[in-house]
Amino acid sequence: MNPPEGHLSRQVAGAAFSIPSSLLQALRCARHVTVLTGSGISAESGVPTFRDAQTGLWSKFKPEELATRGAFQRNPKLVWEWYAWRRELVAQAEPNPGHLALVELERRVSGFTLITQNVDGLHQRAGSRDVVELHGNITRVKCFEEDQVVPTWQETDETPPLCPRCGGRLRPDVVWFGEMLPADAIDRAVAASQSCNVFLSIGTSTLVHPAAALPFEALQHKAMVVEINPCSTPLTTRAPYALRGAAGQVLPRLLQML
Ligand code: BV8
Repeated sequence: MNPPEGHLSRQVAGAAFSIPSSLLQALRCARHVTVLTGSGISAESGVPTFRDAQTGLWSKFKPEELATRGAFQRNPKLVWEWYAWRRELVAQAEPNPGHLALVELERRVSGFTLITQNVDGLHQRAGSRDVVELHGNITRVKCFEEDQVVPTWQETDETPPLCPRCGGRLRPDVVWFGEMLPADAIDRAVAASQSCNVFLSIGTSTLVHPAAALPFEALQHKAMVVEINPCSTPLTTRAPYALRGAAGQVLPRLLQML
């Protein structure tokens, strides 16, 4: 069976984009569209992707090594400061045309679920309303001992700051490697992957589980799966459409043609 038009991935270096008409038709008729985003959609907002070489002070650390309970227990000050640096980066970032296009897509389709692996909160700042955050949110903080969110905290010379309730150390409210994802978030994500007509996988290397399994779940449930990424990933050869481009270019074009 010839792959549907659009399967041939397009190496796009800023070239004009042709979006397959069959994909546009599927989106127009879709009862439910599910979107999974990864850090690639925030790249054009100036937020380094999760696996981009760490810069400056953090260049000698791999994110997977810092984003763990063990790293925090061994060196809470280092891990807290890494997240404080990322919080600052995110605070200075603005949603980009890719985030904004997804807000518009949500308005245009009858059923829509936005699932993100990102912890930067840029989808919400762009105007997306009901975001399923699989990996938490870097702007929230919780008590390491109680595992309960602390709404506000005082930056003192004690790093990390201490829980106002129990005096335990505070940590970012994100899911570290080796930690379970929030049950409600992953349950919603799996259900939305199984029940959608079109699944867009945007800006993710499709390496981190269980999020990486979601597009394959959609494939198994006969959804039309579309990858939007300048590079190939383990999903590329399985997805009927692999649109080779930056999310901030492809998504606005998609909406323009929809
Ligand atoms: C768990 C929060 C139970 C912290 C993050 C099954 C198989 C193998 C391994 C496992 C498995 N099940 C569990 C594991 C272990 C582990 C895992 O997946 N390891 C991998 C790395 C091998 N998973 C876990 O531990 C999860 N917990 O399952 O608990 C358990 C535990 C242990 C063992 C079994 C079961 C918890 C995972 C969550 C980790 N926390 N973030 C923080 O941010 O500090 S994950 C982190 O990675 C970010 O959230 C990030 O979003 C996410 C995924 O990365 P990507 O978003 O894909 O980013 P990346 O840089 O990789 O890629 C960017 C992509 O964008 C690239 O493809 C690039 O080409 C593209 N791009 C660039 N620019 C653009 C673009 N695309 C579009 N437009 C552009 N402009």
